[in-house]
Amino acid sequence: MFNKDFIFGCATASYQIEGSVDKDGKTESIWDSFTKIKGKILDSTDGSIVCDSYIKYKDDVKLLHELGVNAYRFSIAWTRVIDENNDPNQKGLDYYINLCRELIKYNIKPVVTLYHWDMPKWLDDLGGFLNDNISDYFMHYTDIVTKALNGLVSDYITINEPQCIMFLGHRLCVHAPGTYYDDKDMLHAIHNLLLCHGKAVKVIRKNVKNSTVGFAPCSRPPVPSDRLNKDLEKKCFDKYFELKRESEYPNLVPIYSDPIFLGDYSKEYYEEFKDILPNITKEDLELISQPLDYIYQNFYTGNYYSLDSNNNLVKDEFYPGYPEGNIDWLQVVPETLYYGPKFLYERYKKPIIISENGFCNNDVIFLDGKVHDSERIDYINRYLIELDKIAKEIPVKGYFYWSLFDNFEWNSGLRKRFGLVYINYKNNERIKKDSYYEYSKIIKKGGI
Ligand code: GBH
Repeated sequence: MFNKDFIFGCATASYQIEGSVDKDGKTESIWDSFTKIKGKILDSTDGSIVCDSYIKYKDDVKLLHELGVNAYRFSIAWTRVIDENNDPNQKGLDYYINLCRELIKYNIKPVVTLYHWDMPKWLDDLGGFLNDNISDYFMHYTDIVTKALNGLVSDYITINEPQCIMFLGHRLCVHAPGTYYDDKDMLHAIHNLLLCHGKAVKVIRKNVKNSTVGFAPCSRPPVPSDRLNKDLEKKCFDKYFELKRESEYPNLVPIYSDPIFLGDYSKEYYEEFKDILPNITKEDLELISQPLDYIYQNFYTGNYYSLDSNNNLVKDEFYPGYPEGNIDWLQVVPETLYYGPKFLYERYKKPIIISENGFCNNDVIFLDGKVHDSERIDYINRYLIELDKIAKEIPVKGYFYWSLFDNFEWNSGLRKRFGLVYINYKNNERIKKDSYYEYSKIIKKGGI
């Protein structure tokens, strides 16, 4: 059982659920244009309709209310609230104001993500994260949003999954905008992204009374295959925070979280990248490392590790047929929600909130008209059991299930379903899955 004030929520993101991509003065985002390029999206779908949340937000809130969550994490589309002259668009702001009012009516706390990947196209055309003014644009956007939502929202997350922005968007180029960054540009862009975060935190603290602020990276922690072996656990911890140039470093934890929580990049960072360091000033680091309230983190899966006969850490391969979701990267590793929070807390010493955790299932509507997603139910239970264990050792403040409903799963399109609510894309019908009722029961009980 979790504490009485534990946050049980659900998460979504603007481009993945809203639809109405050119209504009320919304400008084009990098995802609007990326999805138009042939071959980029697995099933050639896009976010132009999806859950129709721009229109049906009151129905969304009803679903949340019946589910019983006390918080809802959603993101704001920069393109709705700022126009191409960098001026505010009141109609776009009104949508989020109305959504927040509706949530508050039902006692659901709005938790706002400022950037969940849908950058205005015109800003990307100006260089995106490589533009040294990007953090001033982001600061301006944050100023407009926090003023418009003043009195309605006090909880903000600046940026969702910087790793995906950089690695998927600018290295593998399978996400928007899909422009390749070499190592030098990559570090420069990461530094600018951290400055976006830092300047936004400053604005939020200035504009919002009693604000809570965080940053929401994702990670795939190394998980000891033997829970009793402390040496193995220590080596998994070290592995989690290792920073090597030859690894998929834009995906790693310390390159973002060290400057934010520890005030500087690590020693390894300066050594590994000494020939291509961006310009890092003392003022930058001060901006980036302003105190935050929580460590938010998106956790879906992890990797098991063992020790070989020489006591060296080795990764266990997942055997063929290992339990996994209906998407290639999502193996069922429940201990992720034990060791992930534990390791983060040990290094960064702040209360933890799981900003996303969820399961992709090959959901179908059964003959009885219902969606029986027992695998998702099993996943949620297994993961929450682990979270409950670690919550007895360190401060864990909340959990957001990804996602309220099936939605646009980026380059995987509409075929990959993570929702507690099924969306029938033929007629936009919403069907509560079995897992919706299960999560609701868990919330009512206050745990597993
Ligand atoms: C999150 O990203 C997003 O925030 C959300 O928008 C999305 O819909 C949701 O999760 C479900 O995908 O190194 O093997 O893990 C997904 C997390 C992390 C998944 C990076 C793919 C790369 C492969 N992603 N991961 S792996």
